[in-house]
Amino acid sequence: MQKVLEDYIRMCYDGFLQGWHERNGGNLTYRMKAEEAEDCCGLFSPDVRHFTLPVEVSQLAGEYFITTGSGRYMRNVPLAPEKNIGIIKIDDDGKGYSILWGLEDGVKPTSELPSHLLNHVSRMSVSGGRCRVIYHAHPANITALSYTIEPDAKTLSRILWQSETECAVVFPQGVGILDWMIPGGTEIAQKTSELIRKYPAVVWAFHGIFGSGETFDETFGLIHTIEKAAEIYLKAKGAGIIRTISDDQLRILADAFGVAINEDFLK
Ligand code: 2HA
Ligand code: ZN
Repeated sequence: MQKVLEDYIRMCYDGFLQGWHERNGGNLTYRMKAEEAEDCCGLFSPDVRHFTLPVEVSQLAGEYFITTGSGRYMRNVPLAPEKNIGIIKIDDDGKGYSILWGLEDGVKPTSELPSHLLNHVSRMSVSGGRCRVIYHAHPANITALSYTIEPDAKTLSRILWQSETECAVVFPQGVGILDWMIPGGTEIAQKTSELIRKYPAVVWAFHGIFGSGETFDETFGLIHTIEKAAEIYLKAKGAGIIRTISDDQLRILADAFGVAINEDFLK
């Protein structure tokens, strides 16, 4: 199998093993490099299925994506990739897409495709085209944490930075948070894509998280770090927090690791 598909499948199953993908929860899209799409073209079907998009993504015209299937389970991806994931190509006018491989038995791409595509547009733009991965998962601790705070990025980011020393180095910009909205639509897609311009990850209150990155490792690692910090915070809060990492220590950390911590979130 093509390496890019192997790596994609591994990430799907790793997320399942973490407990982040109950039932059909969560979804993953990857914007393929030209040589990766080329490598997969032997798989492409001559009779493609074509669909119109509810959002226009002219910035992604002609791009190839690997996507999970709507209603499909991350747990089953390694068993039958062709039924649970697929490769799509965005039309030249950015208004629709064709399914070139996979998503067999009439399956469509993830219900969160509008959020994924608009997030790709945002992150592509702020990363100079380097961001390729958008990942949505339902980790229990970060979701639980969203019940304990107002939906405010400063509050959330400070809690996470204070809950594990690595956090300020891994996501110095902080993590965004969107208050509860109906998932699967264009409105949540629009709002998330605005926030993800500023932050590499955005929590969906009472639902889960969206993360982005240049590689599968970077994106999985980002969500893993955020979720671990949320777990530590909830454990510490349950036991009773008597002290934490100070703002001066966060600044020293950022200096030592050469990252620009978001000063707006420090006191
Ligand atoms: O794929 O996670 O947000 C199911 C979901 C919707
Ligand atoms: Zn979800």
